[in-house]
Amino acid sequence: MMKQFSPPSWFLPDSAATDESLYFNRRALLKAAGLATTSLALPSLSFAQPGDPLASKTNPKFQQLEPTAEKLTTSYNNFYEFSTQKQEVKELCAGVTLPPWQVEITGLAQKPLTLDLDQIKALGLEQRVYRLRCVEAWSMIVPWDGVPLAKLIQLANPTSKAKYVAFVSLEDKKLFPGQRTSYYPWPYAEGLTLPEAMHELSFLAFGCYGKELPIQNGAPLRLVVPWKYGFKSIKSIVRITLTDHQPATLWNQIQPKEYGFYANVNPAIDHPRWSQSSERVLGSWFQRRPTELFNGYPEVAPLYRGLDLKHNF
Ligand SMILES: Nc1nc2c(c(=O)[nH]1)N[C@H]1C(S)=C(S)[C@@H](COP(=O)(O)O)O[C@H]1N2
Ligand SMILES: [Mo]
Repeated sequence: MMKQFSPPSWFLPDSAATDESLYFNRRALLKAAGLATTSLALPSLSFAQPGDPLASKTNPKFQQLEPTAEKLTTSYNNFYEFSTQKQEVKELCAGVTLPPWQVEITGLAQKPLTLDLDQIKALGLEQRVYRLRCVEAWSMIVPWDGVPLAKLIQLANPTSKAKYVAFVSLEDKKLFPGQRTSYYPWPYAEGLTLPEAMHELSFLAFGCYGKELPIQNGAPLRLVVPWKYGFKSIKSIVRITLTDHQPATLWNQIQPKEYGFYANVNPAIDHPRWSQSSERVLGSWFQRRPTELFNGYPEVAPLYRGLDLKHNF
């Protein structure tokens, strides 16, 4: 079996300690590292592998849609760290091992935090079926397993100066072939206003279809903002920063006229190079559906009261 998320060679998990020779090696390792030999406690790192079962509670509020076939949503991926070719991303991810992972929540917070994946998961995993609409005018429906983003942000306790939330993906040229080209301003970065981030719909996914995320879908954790174009739903997040100014985002930096900061799905505002009035439904090559304002999530409209959506696209 392919081992992904496998621990670095210096780390011996507890299960290995049943073997006596390993047990002593481990103590020797700890001693060599200058760590207390009386305590065998090691930092808790999550070694869940992509595809491992992920227990989450069905959230009945978000179960109305029929998911797209898993085979499709896990093999047609925009993940420029690997490739700009959607059909080859999965293959490029196949042999990849991600490093041990933590997420830093920093910036304008009373309680900045660095958390292990398990600590975030412990906030309560639920499954929600959401629409995902790419700015390229195709769409799909995915059952995500994760935690509401608001729960994590609340833990950090934003100060009254915090107005925006910035997200950054892992930067690692060894891991991500796409980052060896300097065409894009790596690492991938995205942002939301604080009220958007605190909205009930904003979600941090650790899995999809009841299993740990495949790497191509943004393992080990990614943002899901279903009323915005897919590029806002940043993958493989390592840092979340509370800030007082609108953060720079990757697509907005490259093409500000084509990719706005808000990027709310809107059939009335065309992309400069193509119409956004309808979308291709993934899984049915000929089926198109009319694009819905906010991707069919009208409950977010109050977030934009008094805002000119044409200007703030
Ligand atoms: N780090 C990172 N996140 C990313 C992207 C990317 O290239 N890199 N692509 C975005 C785009 S354009 C889309 S449509 C979605 C696709 O998510 P999916 O592969 O799970 O369908 O991820 C978004 N998140
Ligand atoms: Mo996209």
